[in-house]
Amino acid sequence: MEVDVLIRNAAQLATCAGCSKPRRGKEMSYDVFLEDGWVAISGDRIVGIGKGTIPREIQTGEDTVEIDAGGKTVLPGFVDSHTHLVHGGSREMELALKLEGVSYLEILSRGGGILSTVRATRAATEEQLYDKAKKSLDTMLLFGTTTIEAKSGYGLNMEDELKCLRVADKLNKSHPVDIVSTFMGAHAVPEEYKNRKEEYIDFMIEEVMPRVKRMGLAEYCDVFCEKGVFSIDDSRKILTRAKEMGYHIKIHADEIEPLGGAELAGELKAVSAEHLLAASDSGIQRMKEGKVIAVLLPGTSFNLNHGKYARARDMIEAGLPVAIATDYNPGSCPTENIQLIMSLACLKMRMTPEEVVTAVTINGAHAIGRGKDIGSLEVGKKADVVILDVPNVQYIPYHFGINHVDKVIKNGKLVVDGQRLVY
Ligand code: IZC
Ligand code: ZN
Repeated sequence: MEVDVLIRNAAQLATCAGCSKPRRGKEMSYDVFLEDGWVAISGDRIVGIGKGTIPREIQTGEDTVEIDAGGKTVLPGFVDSHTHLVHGGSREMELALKLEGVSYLEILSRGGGILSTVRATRAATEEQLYDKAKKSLDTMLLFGTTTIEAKSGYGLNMEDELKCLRVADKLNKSHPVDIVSTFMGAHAVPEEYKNRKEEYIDFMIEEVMPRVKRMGLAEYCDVFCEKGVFSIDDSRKILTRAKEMGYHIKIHADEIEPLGGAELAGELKAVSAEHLLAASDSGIQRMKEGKVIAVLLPGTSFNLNHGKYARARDMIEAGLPVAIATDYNPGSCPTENIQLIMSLACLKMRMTPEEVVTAVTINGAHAIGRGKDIGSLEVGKKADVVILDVPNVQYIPYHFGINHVDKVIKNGKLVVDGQRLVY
C-alpha cells in the first residue's frame, strides 16, 4: 500500500495504546515506548505503526510525505480537555489586585472576574470573537494540541451564549484543531439577574439548554459549582436536567472551597470533575465509584498563586483516571501552552512524565468522549501526531517553558512544520 505520510526513525515513539477505557491508577504510568519507531498514515488514519524495519506492504511513492524523526520523540496529538476558548477581552488588571491579596472570588463578587469577561464578550461581534479564538487555536496547535474541549459561559443570555457557541462550531469546521463544545451557562449569575439566581437557573434550564441541544451546538453541560456561585443543590438541579436533555455532564468541582462537588460528580456519574483542588477523600472515593475522570488544571493553581494543587498522587493511588488540561481562560489561567502545564503537573503535583503523557493524550480524549478515535497512536485511529525535538518523554516536562514541537500532523496533514503553521 502506498501511504500518504511516513514518519520513521523516531528516537522514541509513545503510542499510549492498548487501553479502550481511561487509564487509571498504575495503568497511567504504563506506556508503550518504541525505539526506532515509525508511523504510516493514509488519508486521515494511521495504517501502520511499529519499530525497526518497516514491513514491505508499507510503500512510499512520489506523493508520500516522508519525515525523518531522527533524534526526536513522536506522540499522539495533545488533547486539551478543559478550555474556555471563546471570550472577549482580557483581565491583566486583575494581576495587580491579586498581588495585593484580593482573592479570585472577591474580585468576582465585586463584579469583576468572569463578569468583566461577560461584558467584553457581549460587546464583541461574532467576527471579533472568531478572530481572537482562532489566534488562540493557532497557538495551541503550535504547542502540539490537536483537539480541545471549549466551554461557553461568557454570554450568559440566549443571544450571546449562542453567539459564542456558533464561533466554536465555525472554528471546529474551519480550523485544523477539533473542538468539542460544552454549554456552561451556569458559569456565573449575570448582573441583570443579581439576587435572582433561581430565576436565572430556570431560564437556563427551560429556554437556553433545550435550544442549544436542539441546534446541536454542545455535547456537554458544565456548572461552576463554587461558594458564592452555584451551590451543590443548584448544580444537581442543572446537571440532572441536562442529562435528561441528552447532554453528557461535567462539573467544575471543589476548585476553591471544598463544597462537595467531587461527591456530586460521583452521584451523578459525570464524565469528569474538573479542578478538584479542595476535593475530600470521600469525594475521591465517590468519583471512583461513579467512574468519573479527574481533569486537573495545575496552571490555574500556579496562576491563582495560593500554593494549593490538586492531590494528583492520592487520586492516582486511589485508582482514578487523571487527565490534565490548560483551563485556558482570560482570568484564572491565561495560557494555551499545554507543555508548560505538563511541567507543572510533574513539579507541583508529583505526577511522573509517563503519567502526564497519558493525562494529555488518551485520558484527555476519554474526558471528552473521543477515546475511541484519538489520544493514542494505533492502526485505525485518527492520524493526529506530534513530533517533538526531544530525545525522550522525560525530557518534555524537564526542559520547561519552551515549545518542543517540531511538526504536527492533524487528520493526516502536516499543519506545523519547523514550529510554523503550514495549513
Ligand atoms: O474567567 O475566571 N474558574 N471559571 C471558573 C473560570 C475560572 C474562568 C474565568
Ligand atoms: Zn474552567
